Amino acid sequence: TMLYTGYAQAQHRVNPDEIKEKMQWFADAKLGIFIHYGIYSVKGIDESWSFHNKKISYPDYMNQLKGFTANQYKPDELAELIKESGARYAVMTTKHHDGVALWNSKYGPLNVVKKTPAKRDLLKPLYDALRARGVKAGAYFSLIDWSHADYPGFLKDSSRYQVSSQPAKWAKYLTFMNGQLDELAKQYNPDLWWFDGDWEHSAEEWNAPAVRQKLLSYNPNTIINGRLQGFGDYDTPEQNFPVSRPNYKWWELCMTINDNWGYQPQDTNFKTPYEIISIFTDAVSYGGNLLLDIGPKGDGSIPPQEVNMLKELGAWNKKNGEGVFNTVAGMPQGHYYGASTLSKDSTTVYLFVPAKTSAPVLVKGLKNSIKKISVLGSDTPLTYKIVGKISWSAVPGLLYIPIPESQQDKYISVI
Ligand code: FHN
Repeated sequence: TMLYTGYAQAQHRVNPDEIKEKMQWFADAKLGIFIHYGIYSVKGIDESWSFHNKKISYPDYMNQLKGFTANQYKPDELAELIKESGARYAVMTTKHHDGVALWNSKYGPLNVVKKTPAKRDLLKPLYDALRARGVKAGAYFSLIDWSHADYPGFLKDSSRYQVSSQPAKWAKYLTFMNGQLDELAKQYNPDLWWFDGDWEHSAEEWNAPAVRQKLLSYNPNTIINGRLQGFGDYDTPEQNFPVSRPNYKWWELCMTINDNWGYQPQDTNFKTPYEIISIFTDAVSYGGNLLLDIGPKGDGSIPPQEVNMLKELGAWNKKNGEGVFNTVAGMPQGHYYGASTLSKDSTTVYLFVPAKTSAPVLVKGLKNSIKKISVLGSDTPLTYKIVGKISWSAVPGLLYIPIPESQQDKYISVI
């Protein structure tokens, strides 16, 4: 292939046939919303990385605890916005690499209930609000904890040690980490676990199969992302362009709306709705999901540009969602110059056509005869022309479909 893809694919150690049933809602969901919320949004700096990379001292970073009020954090409104976007699941950072838990963990003192003026569990009300709206609740959890004294690499260069040289210390860390996972499983029963940071240790060091087993023992239907050194259920390419299909059955592209995961006031490089929808439909056309990230401000309010984006996306999905949700990957390339999907029963093909397309859309080599062609959101059937029809068969050969501008979507039409 000539297609550039910078994404290193995970080694999968789970047999896809064994998880097929529980993966169905995920395969149908197509859109999730990622939420990076933590004390880093107080100053609006890099989540965790800012102190790890010594852009700010550790004490100054942790000083943000004092400013973390969450007094504009409104889980019901947030869940409503997520629902409105058309997303069917949301993934909330329960703890980033900085080690600050968003729930009242009894493992260690570092959580927003004990250490910040917010003084409350931020997870429970959000998960309840999501579930009340039929949106699945996912837990992002950083395996890495750069605040824990037993974790190797608390600060970038100091406190690093080889796990093999200090097994007892590492075992203490794993006990702590697993204790937190037990708490999350028992208190919130996540529909999906979104691990991060597995790259710092091997599957053996993380004891990854045991972690997987443990989570499944709490809830056999829970879904685990691939960042557990391969002991997860789906692949997780990140900010990977052009969108390409990983060689694993289930996958999800995670992506920021601007250039950062958490809230950063100077970052105004927001993608446009057209860009987001084109990336979204590309992912879906290759059989994947999009996990689109928002970064609430320190007080918990959502930046207006992100609110707008989710609303635009929601309006588009409302009109065009039939071509996206519950579909399967589209036609192989060569049939059509763009993204496409198929209905599960293969009787309908959905073509995604950018706005203001004036030349007729061309579809090549369909094997089926055509019943009807129309634009989602309009009842008027489109006229079309078949070129090269073979007299003794119903195969259309080349199919040209002019799309009147009056029927076109302002971003991407679905034919
Ligand atoms: O280091 C993190 C980063 O801060 C962010 O949370 C992203 C989201 O996928 N994950 C990590 C890098 O892969």
